[in-house]
Amino acid sequence: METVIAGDVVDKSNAAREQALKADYAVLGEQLDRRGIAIDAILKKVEAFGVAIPSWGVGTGGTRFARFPGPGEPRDVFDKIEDCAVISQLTRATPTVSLHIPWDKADPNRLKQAASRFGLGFDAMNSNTFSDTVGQKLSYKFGSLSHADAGVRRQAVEHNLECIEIGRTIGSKALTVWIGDGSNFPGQVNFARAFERYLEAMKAIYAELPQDWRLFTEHKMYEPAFYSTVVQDWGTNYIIAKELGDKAYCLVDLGHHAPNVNIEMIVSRLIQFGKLGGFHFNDSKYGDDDLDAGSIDPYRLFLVFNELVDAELAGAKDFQPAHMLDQSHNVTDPIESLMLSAIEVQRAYAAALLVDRKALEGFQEANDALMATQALKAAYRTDVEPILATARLNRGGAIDPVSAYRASFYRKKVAAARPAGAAGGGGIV
Ligand SMILES: [Mn+2]
Repeated sequence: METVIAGDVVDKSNAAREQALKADYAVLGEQLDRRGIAIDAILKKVEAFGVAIPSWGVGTGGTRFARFPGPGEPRDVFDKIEDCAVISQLTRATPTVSLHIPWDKADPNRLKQAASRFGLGFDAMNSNTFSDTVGQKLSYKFGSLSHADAGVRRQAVEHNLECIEIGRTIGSKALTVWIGDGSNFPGQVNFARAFERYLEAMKAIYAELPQDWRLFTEHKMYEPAFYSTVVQDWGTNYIIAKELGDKAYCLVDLGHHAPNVNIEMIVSRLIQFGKLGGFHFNDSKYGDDDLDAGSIDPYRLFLVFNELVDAELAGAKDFQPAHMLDQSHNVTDPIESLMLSAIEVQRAYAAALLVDRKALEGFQEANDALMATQALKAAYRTDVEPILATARLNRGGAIDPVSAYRASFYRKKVAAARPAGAAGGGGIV
């Protein structure tokens, strides 16, 4: 298996940190032992945990006002795969890449080859019927799968089928569908008719889904449609998954809800009724900000994982959520942001594993609100960094991925080969 960053750069970075890490791990091990937790068991689970990198995340993002390109941006999907390989090599937490068609369209066999060179696999395929591409016959300006014109709907269905076809060749096992369909003005669209047309189109896609695939639908409250969206919220999403069948699940993008919505409760509901497909992790302050996971509200991320771990330990039915990042990096090096974001997701998982669930249940039964919430806080407050760093080290990664990455001068090197990207308007949603 090839690596992008030279082994000696990682080794040198680790050598300077390994002794301190060993000491920190031992101290944490003692602390956890007093709480009846075996640190090695947590370490094993963390080592097995993975989150997918979105191919579109390694390019610099932007807002609807402007995009400020960074140096050495990927020119094509093969550069993107190489950047993803860096993230995977240093964090050992991101074994897969999630592709976006048509942005990443290329010979599927070449794609497979490029990824397996670095030991990477492919997670869910993402279709795009929220923007028009060069050479496209009909426009998605007024919608796609719910469009009033049957021809546009058919074109959108066919695009999704093409995504499945590419995914089959490269070894993906899921299709994620997010549409921008909706309306900007009251009265512009008949809610029921639009949803009916959407369901009919989705049924045509679902009918062609391979037996061992899953279909994820992603809800979003607003944007680019600002008055209503066809797949607005988790309730609508749940109806879709129920209408389509057993292989259809709901995907929760953390940024796609109204401010203050209790996302962890939505997660619990979807788990309870066997319809949680997976996540697009990111963070937000106001809307779909696509900020780095855990950068604004790490406690919320922990509370989401508290539900996930609860389900994992309870052996919930149909429970195998896909973990994916979905972020836009406007002011940071995307590789650095994605490395730290993957680690933040891993951190929330590790901390959630520390919750004393038996004690928590006791407090819940006794209506002891104060102690119940303290049971969560005790886990959240535990610094699990020694576990995460040891997991990386054991699997050949870097104890401190950002330091190792900076010491490799990867960005400077690729900037010499990759010409500067275009500035201007238009970001990534
Ligand atoms: Mn998303």
